[in-house]
Amino acid sequence: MSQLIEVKVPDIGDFDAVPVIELFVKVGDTIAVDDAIATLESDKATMDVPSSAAGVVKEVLVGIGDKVGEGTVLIKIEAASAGAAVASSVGAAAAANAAPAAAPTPAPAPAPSAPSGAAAGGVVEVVVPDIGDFDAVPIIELFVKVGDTIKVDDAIATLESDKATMDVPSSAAGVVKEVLVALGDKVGQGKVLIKVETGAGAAVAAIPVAAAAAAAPAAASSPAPLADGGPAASAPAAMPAAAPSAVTLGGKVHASPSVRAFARELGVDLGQVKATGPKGRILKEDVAGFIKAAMTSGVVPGKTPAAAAAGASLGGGLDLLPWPKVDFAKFGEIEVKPLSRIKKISGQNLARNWVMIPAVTYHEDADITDLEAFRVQMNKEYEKSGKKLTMLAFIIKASVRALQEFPEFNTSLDGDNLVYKKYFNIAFAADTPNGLVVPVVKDADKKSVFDIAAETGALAKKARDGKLGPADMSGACFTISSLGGIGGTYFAPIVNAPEVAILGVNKSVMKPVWDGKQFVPRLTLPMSLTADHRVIDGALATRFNVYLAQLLADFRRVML
Ligand code: CAO
Repeated sequence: MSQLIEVKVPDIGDFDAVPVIELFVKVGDTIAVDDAIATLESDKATMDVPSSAAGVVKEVLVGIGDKVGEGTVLIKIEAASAGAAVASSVGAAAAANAAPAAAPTPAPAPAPSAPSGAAAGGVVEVVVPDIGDFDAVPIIELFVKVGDTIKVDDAIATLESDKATMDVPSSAAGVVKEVLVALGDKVGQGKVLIKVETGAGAAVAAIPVAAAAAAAPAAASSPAPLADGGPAASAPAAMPAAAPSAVTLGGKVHASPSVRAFARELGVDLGQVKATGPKGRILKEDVAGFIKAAMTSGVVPGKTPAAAAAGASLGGGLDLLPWPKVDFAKFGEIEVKPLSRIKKISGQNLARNWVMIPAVTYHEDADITDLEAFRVQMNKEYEKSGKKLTMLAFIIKASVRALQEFPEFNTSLDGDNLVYKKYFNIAFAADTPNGLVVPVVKDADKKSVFDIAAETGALAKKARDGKLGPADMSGACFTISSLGGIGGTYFAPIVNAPEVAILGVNKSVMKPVWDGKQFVPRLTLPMSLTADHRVIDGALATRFNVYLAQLLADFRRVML
């Protein structure tokens, strides 16, 4: 009969709250002894916990971010058969005794040696601390060079075995005088990595590890504390002493603790970073390169470079190529002009809105034959008064009525909330020599069509004169982009976040429309409504469009 075996965190010394940063198994997975179950990470060491049993995973009892310590049950496994390979069913500590090759036993760390007090100054050796059974662990990264000034606890090098990656921090502060190792060198306990010239009175925690361990055997049996702040913290966390063996590391990211910390600080998802280090390892330069590429691509403007680069970690996963760099002069004469300030700002907003809003554009034709006739008639009548009605003003007024009928269009997303606005401020796109600006007609519901026409005219002039202030362009609920004075048929305007919809209109044209008996000429306004699908679905958007078309076809409906 099958039995459930618990795979626990082995003896990892004094640590009792080390976060799980990666989980490699899920319920139903078949795993072998020594397959990696999870990665734990302290500030100084990253350690895989390999399985001590083979079989099918029946339960996963931890999640990413859970803090675990010795004895925490990570998973339960149904052994393939009685007598299946089981290295440990009683916890890693016991397993460490019974099957040291399979269970990772953290190596005794250097004793938190008492600092040798105020050193008189001189050259101090920084050595590899006690890293357990390993004696030939390759150096995969070196962080210091001759002449560098370093502090106690600065990372000197990263060592990596099959199962653990560990930074070796400096036990001394001062100036690096010699670097005695190189990338790829295999090192073990006691190996001198660098020589540091300490100033008189400089903090020195450097006591050869072996000596420290001998002097303090009790302390040497457990890894150094995670907390920073003292010489004790300068001792690296222990490296598991599991014998290296083949481990299935599906989807695992290879990076040293310092690189992981660097990436975390910048909000970069290491899963998105291309590794250039040996054996697919991500180096600090790879993370920096990733950020640089995101910055130069300008893919997600408006975000911080880190957030842009980390689109994936935020769920975006854009993973875009850098912006193409072309030497255009190679192909012919060119002239370079800087973008206007407006273009730069609006470009950033447009790019963000394009990337972040799942927008859909819906088209509808409005029959504005009667409305245009009315507009022309009114303009004749009011000619002497200097008042003028524009189609844009009618569209704004009709849009307000449609927003009242469909309140979802007069909202903004705020996290998980939808903010319904009870006011009706309508923005309109204005084309200016310097670029696009979007002034706002405030409280359009309270204004007559004449007032709105006068205000849009005044705002458009102010825009062209470059005199719009921030107050003229803020507080909008809904935007109208009218290309009617220019032409076009339909287009797909970009939602002006944090609004949830935008209406585009093009030039109205006479079209033959079937009235049931014959084709009749009708002045047809092409409408293009783009809506944020997170708030407005297709049915609602189409209802809004149909309703708006009805209002424009018979403007008396606006009063209802
Ligand atoms: N169909 C047919 N003719 C139209 C029309 C329409 N939908 N809309 C306007 N017109 C006519 C006007 O009646 C006017 O003719 P008259 O001078 O004979 O009355 C002429 O076209 C010019 O109108 P206009 O565009 O100057 O004025 P407007 O009030 O319609 O628009 C404004 C004002 C500021 C919206 C406009 O000048 C503008 O800048 N439009 C561009 C907006 C834009 O760039 N949008 C794209 C944003 S996304 O890239």
